[in-house]
This record gives sequence, C-alpha cells and structure tokens, in this order.
Amino acid sequence: MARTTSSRGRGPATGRTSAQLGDQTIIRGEGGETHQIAGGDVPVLTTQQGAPVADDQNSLRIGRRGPTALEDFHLREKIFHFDHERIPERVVHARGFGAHGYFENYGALADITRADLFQRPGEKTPAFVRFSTVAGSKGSPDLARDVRGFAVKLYTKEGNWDLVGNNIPVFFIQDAIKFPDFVHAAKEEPDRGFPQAATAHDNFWDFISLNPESMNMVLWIMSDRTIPRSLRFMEGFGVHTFRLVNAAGKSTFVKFHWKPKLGMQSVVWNEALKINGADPDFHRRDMWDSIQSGAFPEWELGLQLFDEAFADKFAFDVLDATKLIPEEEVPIRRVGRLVLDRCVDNFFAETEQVAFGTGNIVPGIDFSNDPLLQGRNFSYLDTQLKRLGSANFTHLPINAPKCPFHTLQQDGHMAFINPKGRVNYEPNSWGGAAGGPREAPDKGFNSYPAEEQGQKLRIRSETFADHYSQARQFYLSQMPIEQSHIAAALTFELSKVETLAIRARMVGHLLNVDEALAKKVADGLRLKEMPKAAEPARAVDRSLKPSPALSLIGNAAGTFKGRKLGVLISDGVDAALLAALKAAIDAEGAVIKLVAPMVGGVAASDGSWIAADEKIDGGPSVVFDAVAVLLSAEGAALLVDEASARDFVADAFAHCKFIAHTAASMPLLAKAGVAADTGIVELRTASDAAGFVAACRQLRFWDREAKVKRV
Ligand code: HDD
Repeated sequence: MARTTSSRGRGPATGRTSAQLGDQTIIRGEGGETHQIAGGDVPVLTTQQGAPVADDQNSLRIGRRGPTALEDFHLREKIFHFDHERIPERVVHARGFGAHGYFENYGALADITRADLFQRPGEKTPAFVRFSTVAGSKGSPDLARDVRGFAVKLYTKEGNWDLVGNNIPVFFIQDAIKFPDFVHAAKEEPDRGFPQAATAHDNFWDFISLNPESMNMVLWIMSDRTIPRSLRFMEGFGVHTFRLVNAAGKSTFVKFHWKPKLGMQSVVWNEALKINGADPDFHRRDMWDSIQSGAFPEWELGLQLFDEAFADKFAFDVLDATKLIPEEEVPIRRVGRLVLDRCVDNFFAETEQVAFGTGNIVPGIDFSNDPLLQGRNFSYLDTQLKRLGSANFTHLPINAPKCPFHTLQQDGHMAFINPKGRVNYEPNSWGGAAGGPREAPDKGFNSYPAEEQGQKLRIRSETFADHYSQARQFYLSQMPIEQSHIAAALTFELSKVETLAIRARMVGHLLNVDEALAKKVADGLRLKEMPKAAEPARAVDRSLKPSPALSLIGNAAGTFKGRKLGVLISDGVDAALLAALKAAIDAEGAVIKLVAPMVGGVAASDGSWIAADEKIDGGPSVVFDAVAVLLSAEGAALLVDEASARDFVADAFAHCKFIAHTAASMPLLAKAGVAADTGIVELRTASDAAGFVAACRQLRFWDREAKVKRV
C-alpha cells in the first residue's frame, strides 16, 4: 500500500505530520506532542462532552500501521454525529433561502384588525422570510420553472404570525385532500427518480389534464412568473381569503399581497436553462449579495379588503384558492413594508430548521373556510414533527416567539425551555405567580364566531365549478410578448410528454381558455388534428374584463436599480469610458461586474490596471441584466474566435438584452450574429454612458424577440 507523504501525511524525513489550517500550523511530533504556531488565542477543540482534543488528524491505532482502537471516543463521536447531520428535507419547498428583516407598519389599522403589529404607526416587527422552489430537492437549481414559496414569519408581540404564501396568487387545487396526488404527480416519477425539479413530464400533465380546476394556475405557471430574475423582483401572495377582526369583533375579509419595491422581472426560458448550468445558486447568491452589500430587498404589504356583500356578488367563490380577486375590482391598500437586512448566521439552524405553519396566527387575524387552508392547518404542524423530530421544535431559536410565552406543555425530546416551579396543570388553586400562567378571555385569541351549519358531506361546492374563466382572463391580461412566452412554455413542456393523448387532452383544455393559444400550442406540437374542447363543468364566462395589473412586463418599474451590468473588457479598454459607465451605473443604484479573458484583470488604455470580477467563461451574459462590450481592437481580435466570448454576446442578443459596445468590438458582435437594432448602443465617448443606462431601464428590448425566436 502506498504511504502518503503529503503535507497532511507523515513526512518521511522528519517523521512529523503537519497541517496548514487557516492561519495556524499544527505540527505533530513522533511522540504525539502538539505545537500550535500562529493563530493567536483560539478556543481549544473539544468533544461534545467538553474534553479537550489533542489530535484531530489521526484516529487511535495499535501500532503505527495497525488496527483502530474501538475506545477512540473522539473518532466514534465525530463519525456518529456526522452520520446524523441531515434531517428530512421538506416534502415540498425543499430548496429555500432565508433572511432576517423587519416589517414596518405605515399606520394604525385598529379599525379593521386588533392584530398588535398593526396598531402603532412606524412599529417594526422582526421577520424571517424563506423563499423556495416547490418541486425540486434541496440541491436542485434555482432557475427551475416552478412556483416560488414566499413564507414570512412575523415575530409579533402577541405571538408568531406566519403568512405562508407563494409568488402566484392562485393554486393548483381547491381541496387539501388532493395535495398529495398533485405533489406526487409534479415531482420526479417514482419508478425512475427523474425528472428533477421539472414539471415537463407525463405524470404532471396527466394529472393536470384530468384536473380542470388547475387551469388558472397552469396559465400562471407557464407564464414568466415561474422564472423570476431575482427573488427580490417577485410578488408574494397569501393566496387564501383570511379574516381581519377588530377589537369590536367586526370581521373583514382580506387577501394579502407583497409588492416588490424594485418591480417585477423575469428571465426568458432559454436564459433560465443556461443560468442553471452557469450558476445553480443564482437566486440565493443574488439575495446574499444584495443583503451583504446593503441593498436591502423590500416589499410592501398590500391588503385587499372586502366584506360579505362583495363576496356574495363576486363572480367566483372567495373560498376557492384557484381564483383571485382582480386589483381593479378590489384595490390594494399598502399598509407597511418588509425589509430584509440580515443574512442568516447558520443556514441549517435558521433556514433549514425554520418551521412555518398556516395555523400560526395571532389575535386579530383568522381563517376562512377555504378547504385548502383548512387542510394546510393540519399539514404544517404535522410535517414539523417529521422534519424536526420533536414536538419541541418551537424551542429552536428561529421558531420561538420573541414575546414572552408560557405554556403548561412539558418534556419530550430535546426540551430545553423547562419552566421552574410546581405547577404544570390548570385549573389549580395555587395563588399568584406560583399558580402559573392563566388564560386571558379578552386579550387572548378568540375565533371569529362565524355561524356554521349544514349536512356532513364530501362534496365540492357548485360555486367552485368554473375552471376556465379566470385562466382566460389571466391570458388576455398579458402583453403579446407574455402571451407568446406562455404558448412557448406550454409547447416546451408538452413536447417532453411522451403520451400523445395527454398532449391532446391539454390542448382540449386550452381551447376553453383561448382558441388562438390552443392553436399555437397545437401547431407547436404538430398535432395532426385539433382535439375537441374539454367539456366545461360550467360555461366559460367570456365577458370578464382583462386585468392589466396581472401583467408582469406591463407593470415593469422602469428602473435598472438593483440590476447588474456585465462589462466585457480586454487589454486596452478605454479607461475613461469604463469610468463613465461605472459612474452611471452607480448613480442608478445598479451593480457593475467586469468580465475579462483572465480574472487577474487587464491593462487599460491609460496604463492603469483593472482587476476583473470574472473570467469570461465564469461570467456568461445570462447572469447579467444588460451587457457592455468594451473591447480594444486587439481585444476583439483575441476574443473573436473564443466560443465563450461569442456566447456572451450571442446570448445577450438572443435574450433581448440591451448591449453597449465600442466600435472596436464590432468584429466580435458580427461573429456572434448581432444585427443592429435600437437595443444595441454604440458608446463613442464617455458621455454616451448615461444614455445607455437610461435605455437599460426598459430591462429588455422585446421588439427583438420575434427576430431571434422563430419556433
Ligand atoms: Fe404548502 C411548505 C406554500 C398548499 C403542505 N408550503 C410550504 C412552503 C410554502 C408553502 C411557501 C415552504 C415553507 C418554508 O419555507 O419552510 N402551500 C403553500 C401555498 C399553498 C400550499 C401558498 C396553497 C395556497 N401546502 C399546501 C397544502 C398542503 C401543504 C394544500 C397540504 C395539505 N406545505 C405543506 C407541507 C410543507 C409545505 C407539507 C412542507 C414543509 C413544510 O410544510 O414545512 O406541510
């Protein structure tokens, strides 16, 4: 057997082992003595039991090359603990990214709710938010076409309120009893274990095509909403109708919305596919970078408030989670802002162990009878026991309330909040503090006393029977470019479905949404004949007015703030031009990243040295919102035959990005197939830089898309 002579092995000449650990060198002598050099005053490594560890490099052996001794408690403890590091990943929403922040209340809302966090203007409530994808496992790529979870935990002074929402205001199913079927169908197929984090497979579309109540959600998930550019640029929704209840006991129905301060933005599908290869952590890195740089992501909390009278006259049942209420019918009142200003200290302790639950509500907020919500209220508590392994998961710091709390629950695995004293039951006759916590009839949570009566039935209300009208309304509310993306996404996904009957069944549903859309998809799939329209349970209401608020591109914020410009540079780059571009980007509140043939940097035209952020194949244009190609003539000559440089330009062009360039860069642009349009801006002098950044505020030059996407 070969003997190792590496720096971590046993040096043949000295007979000593050595290891470089950060700034400290550990040298181990033959006799086992340990010397620490440098590193200063560091804590001593111990076992879990606190015993100091002398040697963490070698297990205990009998003789130099002999067997390992079972008594090596440090080895056993270390391996034992490592073997148990993982907890079950979430059955859905496994991949997530969390951050801390606060919710700041704009004004007092005492007239509509007694919820403590809404009583005092300017009050800040600590918050923890976890964003997630739904279908993929923990290690899946960020840019999967998927719904994004938007789960908010607000540590209010009267307990934790969790708003466990998504970035889409409607859902796939109406009744929680179908959730396991839906999730099974969406996830990897059980016999083969793939595809990962993708709905483009037979099982998903088989289920969906047999489940017309999903059609509204299907239109949403096939839209650009499921490929967001950043978690910072997406909306959030509580989805269900909830109740707000004021001190007088008056109830108002509410739907919760989160509106991103920087506006909404998505990527295009071809870009998403490439981002997943270039940077599978694209979303979490973006969130991490922006919080670490002090550019704190922000959303405003919006309330859609309505009463029973509105609910009665609204075209759909407000308890049906597959429907939304258009903003045009019930405007959104913005009541506060959510700011994320701190990354976690430990991903496992916080992001992995955070336990959200729709059942976590506080006085002043209440449930509605939405059957999806009612089922969720069971599932979330139940799942925490599976994942976190103990009914004491609320003792974990990320889950514990930040207000005082006193229960009479006790013991169990890992109980580390253990009350002192004699009393663990109620009622008791021990007086004063010795008697322990008491209920508070007025201050405590009182359920809204809704009148309920009826037969016990397994039945779906008639009022849930319209499956197509809002899908149609959503589709017609999109800009033409968005409509073409929906058609392309449906065609892509159904092209991955092997069973022709499923493809046809889906097109049959689309005929009830919009005939032109159905035809486009049928043509895209090359269906030999148009299937019959699916039989709707209730006739499609074609009179619903489009809701412009539902368009993503139509509501773009008109700013490049928070976005990223990628600049390709080479030796000889015009230093003044680059400085002007940087100044314009800084003034916009955006970020500039320099990409060069080699990461060490380039020598600029004025002799200065400019360090790069990325090597050309490590910083493809898909990770930027716009690009500038500032090559010198020599730089262009060098890169014109470099595939990654050509891709940088060709992808930016194909993805309809704004592209600035120097005249000298033209050979590369020409080789990459760039054709002139007004999204391509030549920078002649430094004074052109600001104009280019202003153009970038449109985010994409969509007029180009028809020229670069023909099928
Ligand atoms: Fe759910 C996690 C959102 C329906 C059962 N869900 C989970 C998360 C989000 C949502 C954001 C991740 C929370 C986190 O970051 O830890 N879920 C939704 C929305 C729904 C929805 C917006 C519909 C409006 N969910 C839904 C139903 C059920 C569940 C109908 C079951 C009956 N969801 C769960 C769960 C999860 C979960 C199994 C997995 C991990 C967890 O709860 O903590 O209990």
